[in-house]
Amino acid sequence: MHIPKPWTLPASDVTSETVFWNRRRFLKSAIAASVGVSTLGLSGCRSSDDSDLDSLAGTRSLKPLSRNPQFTTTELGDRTITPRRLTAEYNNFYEFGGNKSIWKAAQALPTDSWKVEVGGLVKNPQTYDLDDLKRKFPTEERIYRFRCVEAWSMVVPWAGFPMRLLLEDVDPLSRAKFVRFTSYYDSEVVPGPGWRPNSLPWPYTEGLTIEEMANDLAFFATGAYGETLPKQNGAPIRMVMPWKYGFKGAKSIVKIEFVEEQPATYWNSLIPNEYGFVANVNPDKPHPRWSQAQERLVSRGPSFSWETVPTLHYNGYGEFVAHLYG
Ligand SMILES: Nc1nc2c(c(=O)[nH]1)N[C@H]1C(S)=C(S)[C@@H](COP(=O)(O)O)O[C@H]1N2
Ligand SMILES: [Mo]
Repeated sequence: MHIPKPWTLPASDVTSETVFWNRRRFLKSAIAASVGVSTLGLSGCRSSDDSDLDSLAGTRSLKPLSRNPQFTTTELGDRTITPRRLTAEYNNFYEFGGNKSIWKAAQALPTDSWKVEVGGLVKNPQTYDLDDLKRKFPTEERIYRFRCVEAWSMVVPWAGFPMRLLLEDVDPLSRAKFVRFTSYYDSEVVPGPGWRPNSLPWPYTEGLTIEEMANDLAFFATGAYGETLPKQNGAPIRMVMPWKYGFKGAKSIVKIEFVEEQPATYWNSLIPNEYGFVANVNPDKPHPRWSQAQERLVSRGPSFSWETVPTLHYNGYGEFVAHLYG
């Protein structure tokens, strides 16, 4: 049974996407879960209309890919999956530039023979290559809302694995309380955003508590839309924590360290009064320069006409994470 995914639809057909997803939501609720999983649970489609996009150059199919039924479109409420092209061509990746149009520059990221070094306060330090990761941690698809601190948002079908599996594999010592994640950096390769060239806290780093990393939602993405990640989205492996602002999700991870103290992080070091360490999505806590009560859904057309929707506490994932924060 072939069910087209929204990103297989023609680039101009926004209405069909909405109709399709409304229909799919109806199907999901009408069909017993087990049937829903077996008939709708496979993804990994590559559409004919976007397969020749330059912004998707070098991506490979992850088919067959099983969708985690816990994270499907039924919880998306007012949104639909963001067209694939927009996820691939509207980015934040300051290593490659200070605006949203960095996907071409990001093609300079060298992803061959990638390794992720995991160490610090663990019993079992590891250096994984991509084959190790794939073999040890089965790839699944999850559809998550994604909320940038700049008040725009998307919905992305990621592929990857829960962070908890990696955490269990390296077996942290009880002294380990935080985890520090480091992105790829080579000053010869990344031009940076063009401002404050000599005072940026490279490499990009981020951090979580151990409890946050062990949470069901915390995810390492190695793909999106059924294929490996495009470089501009943080290939070959990036963090996704859907209840936090997007900047917490470091891209192109090369190192993971288990530590005792809360680690310094990129945006928090640069502008501490605007970007905290916890950075959970919270409509009631405005950014010093703008409200966080609402967000604009990244969509086709000029940005001023993007649909505005209310922002949800924890980006709508409170049932999974609220207990972490008392
Ligand atoms: N290494 C690195 N990771 C990063 C960033 C960055 O500039 N460098 N930007 C962050 C921000 S602010 C956001 S919103 C997301 C954007 O991810 P996307 O371009 O795949 O949508 O990546 C996050 N991860
Ligand atoms: Mo962001």
